[in-house]
Amino acid sequence: MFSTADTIVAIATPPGRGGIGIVRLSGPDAHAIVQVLLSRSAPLIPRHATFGKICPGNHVADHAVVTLFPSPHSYTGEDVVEISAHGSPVVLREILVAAADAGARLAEPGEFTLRAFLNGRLDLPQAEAVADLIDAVTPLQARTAFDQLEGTLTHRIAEIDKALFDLIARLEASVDFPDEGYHFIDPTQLRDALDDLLCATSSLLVEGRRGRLVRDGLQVAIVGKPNVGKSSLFNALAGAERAIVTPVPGTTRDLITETVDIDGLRVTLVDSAGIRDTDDSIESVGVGLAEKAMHVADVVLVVIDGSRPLDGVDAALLEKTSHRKRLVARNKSDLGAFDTTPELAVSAKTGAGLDALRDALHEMLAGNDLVRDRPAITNLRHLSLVERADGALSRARDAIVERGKSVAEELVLADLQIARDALEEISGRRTPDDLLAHIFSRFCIGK
Ligand SMILES: Nc1nc2c(ncn2[C@@H]2O[C@H](COP(=O)(O)OP(=O)(O)OP(=O)(O)O)[C@@H](O)[C@H]2O)c(=O)[nH]1
Ligand SMILES: [Mg+2]
Repeated sequence: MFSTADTIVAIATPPGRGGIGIVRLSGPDAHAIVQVLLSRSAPLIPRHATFGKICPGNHVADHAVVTLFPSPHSYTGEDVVEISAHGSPVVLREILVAAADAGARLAEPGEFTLRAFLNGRLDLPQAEAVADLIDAVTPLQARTAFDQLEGTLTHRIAEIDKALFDLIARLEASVDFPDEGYHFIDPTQLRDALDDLLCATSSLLVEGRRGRLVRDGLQVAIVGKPNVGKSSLFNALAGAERAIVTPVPGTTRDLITETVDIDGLRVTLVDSAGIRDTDDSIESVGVGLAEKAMHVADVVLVVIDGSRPLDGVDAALLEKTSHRKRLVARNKSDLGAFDTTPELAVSAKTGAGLDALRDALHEMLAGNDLVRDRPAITNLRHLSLVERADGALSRARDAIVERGKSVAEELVLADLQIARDALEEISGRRTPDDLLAHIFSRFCIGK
């Protein structure tokens, strides 16, 4: 499914203009192809920055600094050459085409990292961490992804796998000497060993729930009557003038989203149309969208105009959201409070109360789980496989507790093997090709 025999090329820097742009090649012909581009016969010195002129055809396209990382000490484990040119999309494209003309194939998304994985430079969680690191929105997400890249999860899984391997070996030996029955490990030892393993898997599961929060973040829908200041509050929390604000009720019609960092948590804020009965057909579509956004959000932030008395529309909205995870912000506190309830009095205009609102959001999203300790596991794929392993280990343990020596070793072995397969699917030692294709397709091209 994945050819690794050829040489791939891609622009590794993001699309657009910049000071520097990098074209990267990997594969057996990378070195030779770059020599053609440079019209150079002398070999490049490994890991030395070499200045040269890129000459596709018979003209000079750009000056560039070229670095060769010979196999196996490179990102992919193959010969890699990085060409740093000026960050012009036109020049970079020209270099890309010239490399393709000289024999390279345009890389698929994630193909460099895929090769790093296939060549054993990274295991699967580490490769997935590369994508998470690139996608990180908050510093906490970035640090958590970096830990995974450094091998924190790899290490924890390997420890469980090693203990499991040892148990399986002893049980298999017992099966080979059937007269003895549990000859190489007695049921009490086996139960203790399973308890230790379950302790390790369940602590991963607990961390995983927090990890999901760190990695994927949560949605907060900002809802309320027209003109209470939802868009103003959205802009204030986003730190940017994203949504249009006017004194005219019914300004916002669409859903507007922005991802923000709330004390380390990745939060997607959704601004929406003011909720009211309206004859305006566009606005009523907006109101429908607002109600949908409210439905799917993890937390609903109901905004009311704290400088005026509550009316029926406010009351209906408060009633409707009362069973949800919800915060009520009393906006326009700078105008003087009509309602004297002090909680979450805010002013989108002056910024008063916004820190308290952020704290309240964080508390409501993360609960008492402090997100300060970085969780080792964040990815749903890993989490569901640990769940599978944990389930199989519990089954084996329960059978032994209930029936002691009368449980056939084969039965216990089957569950231990299920647990082990799940762990190997995390590390990538036993991962089907279509799943690999899926995992790597979420990478950007050039990574
Ligand atoms: N004094 C004061 N005015 C505010 C505050 N927040 C918003 N406003 C004003 O209230 C008006 C409505 O603000 P928006 O943010 O557009 O309100 P909205 O809830 O998004 O309104 P719709 O999109 O129409 O539903 C604008 O004139 C804002 O300048 C505040 O904290 N204090
Ligand atoms: Mg608005």
